[in-house]
Amino acid sequence: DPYSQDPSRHPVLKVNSAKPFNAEPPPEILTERYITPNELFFKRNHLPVPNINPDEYQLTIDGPHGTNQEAPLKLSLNDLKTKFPRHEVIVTLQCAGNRRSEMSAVKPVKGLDWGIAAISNARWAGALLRDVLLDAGYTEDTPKALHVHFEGLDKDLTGTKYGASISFQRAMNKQNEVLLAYEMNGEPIPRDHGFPLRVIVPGVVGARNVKWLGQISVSTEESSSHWQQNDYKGFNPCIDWDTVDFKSSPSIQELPVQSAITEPKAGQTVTPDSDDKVTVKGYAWSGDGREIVRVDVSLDGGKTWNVAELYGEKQKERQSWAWKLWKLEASLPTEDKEVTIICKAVDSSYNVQPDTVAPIWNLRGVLNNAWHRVHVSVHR
Ligand code: MTE
Ligand code: MO
Repeated sequence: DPYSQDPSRHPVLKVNSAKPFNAEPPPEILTERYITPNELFFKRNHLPVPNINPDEYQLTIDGPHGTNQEAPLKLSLNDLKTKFPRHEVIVTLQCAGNRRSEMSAVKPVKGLDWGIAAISNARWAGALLRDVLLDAGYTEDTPKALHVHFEGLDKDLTGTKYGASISFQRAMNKQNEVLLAYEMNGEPIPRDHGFPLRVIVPGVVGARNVKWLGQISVSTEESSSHWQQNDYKGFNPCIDWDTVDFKSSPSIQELPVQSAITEPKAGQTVTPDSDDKVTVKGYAWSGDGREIVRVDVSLDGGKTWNVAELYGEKQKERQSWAWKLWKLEASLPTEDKEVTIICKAVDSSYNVQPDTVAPIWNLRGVLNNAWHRVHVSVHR
């Protein structure tokens, strides 16, 4: 069993697949705190978790071709911690498949049946990828440097490793804060999350945040990995598995604006308090550092709207990598016994969420950011 060395996990996680391990926390736990505790952070593994000895660990960075620094640079974990300034940043990671189960409800899709909690927020620390690339001999002007490839140390039975890439420009621009992280919430990165080193690409889909990082290289082309080329792409709803041409769509990088209701839960019976009010809670986040500027909540299926209160650390303009939690105390419609609560967020570019899933349905079940609806029964 290639999974026999996998770490133990918190029993409260909802397991979507045991081998490889994929699990999400109960949504209401997610919005109890701004920072998600490591053991409750969603886990998305494609392969067995590698067992890496940190004392023997080495990161390989291929040098720029045709220069006197062409030989690969090898860095130990200690090199990464001591040769480069330590940089800290709070970043929300979201899987492209978050909320896939709502998409499957419209029409079945291929993929793990994620609820609304394939998203979590942590404080990461490590070396800036930019600093490491500069040390390896790259500059902004390195010819033919268009994409940075990351290869994981996790592999399947044929020896194929997990891999992904981001643009060279994203990696080199200081403002993007792309990190080679060795710490998660003040601890060494847990095994499930990439021990001893992973890439954190703020504002970019989970899939490019390669865990158990073994090798970095730079190329004119994107990564040739399955997960860059033939997965994690969006398509028109008319495209099915017989007609799909993965070459026709770009790889997902920045994610669109997102929000969801974590409390109350779907199907729950809600009892209003003495003021006849209920508390609605949730999260909101957008890709590429766009800040969440507003969350709208309806308690009557979208007829009338309220503005929720936002919580979270103040982040810099265009560097709002972390989510906002939100809360609303509002009155339920007085007569109704069945109520639909809806949320939708607005980001700093005034991007909004689509109102339904069907027009954004795609065969892989990715990028679901439709208004989130929760149906509850009211008990007075
Ligand atoms: N990196 C490696 N090496 N192997 C993987 O399976 N999964 C990716 C990404 N990095 C993966 C990986 C996907 S699809 C996501 S959503 C995130 O890791 C999940 O990160 P987490 O498990 O720390 O939440
Ligand atoms: Mo993912």
